[in-house]
Amino acid sequence: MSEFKRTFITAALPYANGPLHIGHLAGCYLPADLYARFKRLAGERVLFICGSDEHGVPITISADKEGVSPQVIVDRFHSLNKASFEKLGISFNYYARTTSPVHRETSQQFFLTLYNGGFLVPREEPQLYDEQAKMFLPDRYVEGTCPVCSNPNARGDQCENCGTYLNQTELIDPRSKVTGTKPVIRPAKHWYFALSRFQKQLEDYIESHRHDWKENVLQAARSWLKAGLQDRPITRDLTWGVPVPLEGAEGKVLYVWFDAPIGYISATKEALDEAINPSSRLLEPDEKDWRLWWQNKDTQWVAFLGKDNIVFHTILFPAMLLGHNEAEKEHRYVLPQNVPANEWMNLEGQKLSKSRGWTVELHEIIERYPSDVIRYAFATMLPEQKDSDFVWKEFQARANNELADIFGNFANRTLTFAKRNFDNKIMGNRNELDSDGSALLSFFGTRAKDIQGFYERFRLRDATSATMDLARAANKYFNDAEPWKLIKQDRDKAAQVVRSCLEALRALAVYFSPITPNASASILKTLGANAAEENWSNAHEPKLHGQTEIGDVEILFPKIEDETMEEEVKRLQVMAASVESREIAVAKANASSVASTDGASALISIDEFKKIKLRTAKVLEAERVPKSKKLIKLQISLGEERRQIVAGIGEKYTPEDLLGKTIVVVANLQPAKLMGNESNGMLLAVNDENGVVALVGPESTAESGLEVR
Ligand code: B3M
Ligand code: ZN
Repeated sequence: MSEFKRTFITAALPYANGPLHIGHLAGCYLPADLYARFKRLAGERVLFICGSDEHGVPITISADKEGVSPQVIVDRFHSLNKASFEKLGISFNYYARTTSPVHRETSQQFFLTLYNGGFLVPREEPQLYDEQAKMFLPDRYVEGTCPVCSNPNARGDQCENCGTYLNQTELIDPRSKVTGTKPVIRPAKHWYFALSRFQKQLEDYIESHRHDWKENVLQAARSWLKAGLQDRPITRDLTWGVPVPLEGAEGKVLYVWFDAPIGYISATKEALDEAINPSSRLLEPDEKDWRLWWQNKDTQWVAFLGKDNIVFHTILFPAMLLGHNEAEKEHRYVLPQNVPANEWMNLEGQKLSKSRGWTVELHEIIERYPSDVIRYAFATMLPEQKDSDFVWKEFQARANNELADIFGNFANRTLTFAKRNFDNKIMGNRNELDSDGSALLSFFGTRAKDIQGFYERFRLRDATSATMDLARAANKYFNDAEPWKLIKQDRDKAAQVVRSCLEALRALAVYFSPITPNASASILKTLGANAAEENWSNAHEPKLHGQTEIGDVEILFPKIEDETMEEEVKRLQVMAASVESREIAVAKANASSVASTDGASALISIDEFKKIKLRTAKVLEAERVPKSKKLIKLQISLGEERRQIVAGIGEKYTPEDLLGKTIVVVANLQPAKLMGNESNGMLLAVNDENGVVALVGPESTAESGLEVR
């Protein structure tokens, strides 16, 4: 048992700007749910909350792209994601939205407390401004090269590649996401959070957890602290968000990473309000005070989240809470007691990528497989210590060879045998087990303590496989006891064996219930067991009532066919290929918009033609873009200059065909990205309706870099 009286569990609030995928499930939401369900089963008081993060530039960019208001986007994806979580059995006590009135008020109040405490100070600093769009470019509205790792596509607030949290003016070669132009620098007034004042306190906080936090989490937090904390602007020039509650701050909203974590607090308030969340009536009366979950030293807060959110939960938000605690000493917030963030989950050997179509979305997978199967299979593949790889074949193996063949099989053979031979009833009394059956149950009791330890230390993969080992032991007992022989020789002994199996099955249903809640509930129902009497530490004690009618036996885990897995892989490839064709089309369209200045007149002037810089180029290196049929990545020389271009010629040419060739390229084309590869220029080729027929090149040898006109 932990030293705390209750556990408050949060899962990062996903942006409501798109569907969630399996990476989110494995990185954050399934581990959070396994833990929450385990804790409840262990008899602890739990509040588990989440919700949609509905502010911030990721949302407004999606809205801009579709030409709709941000409200349309967040309504759509809030419902979709909430429904996916429900179907997957993620047992939030409440799923909030950060556009709610309670959240607006809570965030503004939090801001004002920090402001009045002197932790938020206005400053005028240079910001990036898009002159064409006439707007400042907060966060993801600007991209550029990361000053730390040189990733050319770092965003204005964070580099996804190396995780560095950036100030937008640090970006090298910034470009506006709105117009593609190079922004200018203009001063703007913003409120800065005095993060630097918390350096020492945060160092102490992080080091106080050096023995109970995961290594990846400690490392991320330490590297931030090591770089030295700087004050950060926490307001933005945007209209979508929580308005800054100060005079003179019109047209400004709170930075999304300022308001989103406060969303945990506002979600708690809503979760406990019966008018908003009727199920909160199930809580004890004293648990309905939100401060009990936030400002009570007997409460531990465990924050689940993905890798890229670590610093916000171990540094930025803790500092905001510490500041609040200093400003309002009579109400002191707790800091996260643990932040068990996972690493990434890849998909069939490649990085998951929504933009490249290499993804499996939750609202889709849940339509194709039972939620228990998804939960079990993913629980065995969580990226807890390092990145993991989701492979459909392995999904099938986990579902069939483990879940169905071990746990499912034990349930099925036990129930079928009992019904067939003992008149559909549970025989005898709860203490009439044979000695090996008793031994099996006490082994369960011992192992349950070890598994509890795995859960407590967030080793959920280990917890899952150790739970499956219990089902293995139960099958072994069944095999060794041979009830099908015994029934012919000694019916009383056979009855004891069957009763032992039924008790073992009941116990297994309890142990599996954090992982496969539906199957577990169905087994308990079939056995006429009272789920309310069950908990983690008493599950191994025999409890079934004699003479209880055994309910219908259903197949708990249907097997997954080979063809189904082949279809899944095929589906991925088709999706990725269609994204690829679309990218090629877009790149060509961009090229043609440079070439044609005015769509109305077919003829162009010589000056217009001269705008296109055609050059000879020599192919120095060529390789296929992985997983692409069409794309070849070329390193070319344009005289002095070396460049990379990506061309859709892979169905006609092999990389070897191209080496050493002299080709003609459009040298002043806007750079484009094809399947994640930068292309700086376009080669010319002759095309018919089926695609590329031949490359264009000089008829006799020519140096590279020469003008073509
Ligand atoms: N919405 C980032 C994300 O969805 C962000 C998390 C907020 S948690 C307070 O990855
Ligand atoms: Zn970087």
